[in-house]
Amino acid sequence: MAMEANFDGLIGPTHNYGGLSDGNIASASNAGLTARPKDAVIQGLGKMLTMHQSGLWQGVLPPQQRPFLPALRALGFSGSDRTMYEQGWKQVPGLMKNIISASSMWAANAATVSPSPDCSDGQLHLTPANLSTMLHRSLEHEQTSRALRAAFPFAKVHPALISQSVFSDEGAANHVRLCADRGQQGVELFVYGRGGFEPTTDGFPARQTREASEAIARQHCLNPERTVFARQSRQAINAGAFHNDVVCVGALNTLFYHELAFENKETVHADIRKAAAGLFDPVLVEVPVKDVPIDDAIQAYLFNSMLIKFPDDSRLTLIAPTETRDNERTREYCNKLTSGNGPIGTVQYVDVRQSMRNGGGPACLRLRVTMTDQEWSQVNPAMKMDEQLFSRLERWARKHYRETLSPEDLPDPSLMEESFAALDALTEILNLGSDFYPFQRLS
Ligand code: SUG
Repeated sequence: MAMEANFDGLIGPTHNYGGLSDGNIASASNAGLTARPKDAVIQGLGKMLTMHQSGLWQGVLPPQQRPFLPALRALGFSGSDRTMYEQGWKQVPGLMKNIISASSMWAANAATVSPSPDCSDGQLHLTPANLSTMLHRSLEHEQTSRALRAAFPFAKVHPALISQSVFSDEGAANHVRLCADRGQQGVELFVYGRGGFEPTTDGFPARQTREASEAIARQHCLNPERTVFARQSRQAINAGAFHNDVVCVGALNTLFYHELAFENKETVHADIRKAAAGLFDPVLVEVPVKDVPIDDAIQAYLFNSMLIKFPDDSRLTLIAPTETRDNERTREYCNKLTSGNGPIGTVQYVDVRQSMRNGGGPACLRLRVTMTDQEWSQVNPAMKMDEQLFSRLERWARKHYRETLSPEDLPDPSLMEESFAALDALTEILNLGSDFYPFQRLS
């Protein structure tokens, strides 16, 4: 038996609205708002508990050390943590906003995952994403590797690709696995926004290159005949689809996507059908512009949903953000979708508003890892969500997190100290060892 587990990024104590991501409209338009870190982490935990209680495998990935002081040291700051922090804010406030971001919560960008039935060596492969396009996110991959090794000690966790523009990689947000049955060979679809050697174009940045996707497919030992590379449309990127998962989501044999998601959709259809030949018939559900204009799709995050097969259901459930319900076009489309007899039978709405304001919907917050039950039994048990872990984490968050965090609060060094105290306590709860975070290794 094989199932898809969701590993959600636990939202960190420094969650704030930094306006750091060019091309991510929510991040830009909500810059400077007052964030509510305690609400944010509790919203995320609520989503994890619901998934666990629905009979799915659910795990949790720890937040990263923020502020990320090793970056300050590498850039010439020295002295005590407090001194560095204060000097950093005095001298380079722009840098400080990057090293304090809680962006590792968006676990869909943590890594690209290829389940063992797709890999010729029969192993589960993960490549942490280098996230090299955005400074704040480029600081994540080392600690992400550590977290993935702690969660999946049996898996092949590769180093991130070379951190440079030719190999820009944003992980599972640009990757979809289609299959008939989770335990059997599937088709892996990699979506890229540009060729790494192409001259740069105007407009919002394309964060994934074809060369990065190809390198991952190679090192994951994927069968080239069962692998598809598709180009994201420039129109979608310029409308704010900074990752493919803003305009596309897939599960089992179903791909649900916006009409404008791909540069050449006929080629994408043909390539998917060819790669799936003899395995399954792909079901391609295209949402037309006339029903949902691309701007509505992106504002309401219709596609940044989780497409889930609950154990007792025959059809799929779309777990969408409440913003999809609040937008008339997407709400009407969802009503139409579920009243038909297509593959998606239900839409459920989940409140992850704190994360959404930074462009992170329900799908961004989780990394999907398909495993056999034998592999699941080898996952770090302390990182598996259940009622007990939920209560411990909720208590921990209520104790350590601030109610509110505004841009003026960020330079306060006690925020750093509170954050480190929270993370120190967390390493015990998730059984990560007392040297998991850089600040723990120094002292
Ligand atoms: O990389 N936002 C994230 C959102 C990531 C969403 N993930 C997926 N689509 N899978 C990003 O743009 C904004 C942070 C800020 O502005 O404070 C940010 O990093």
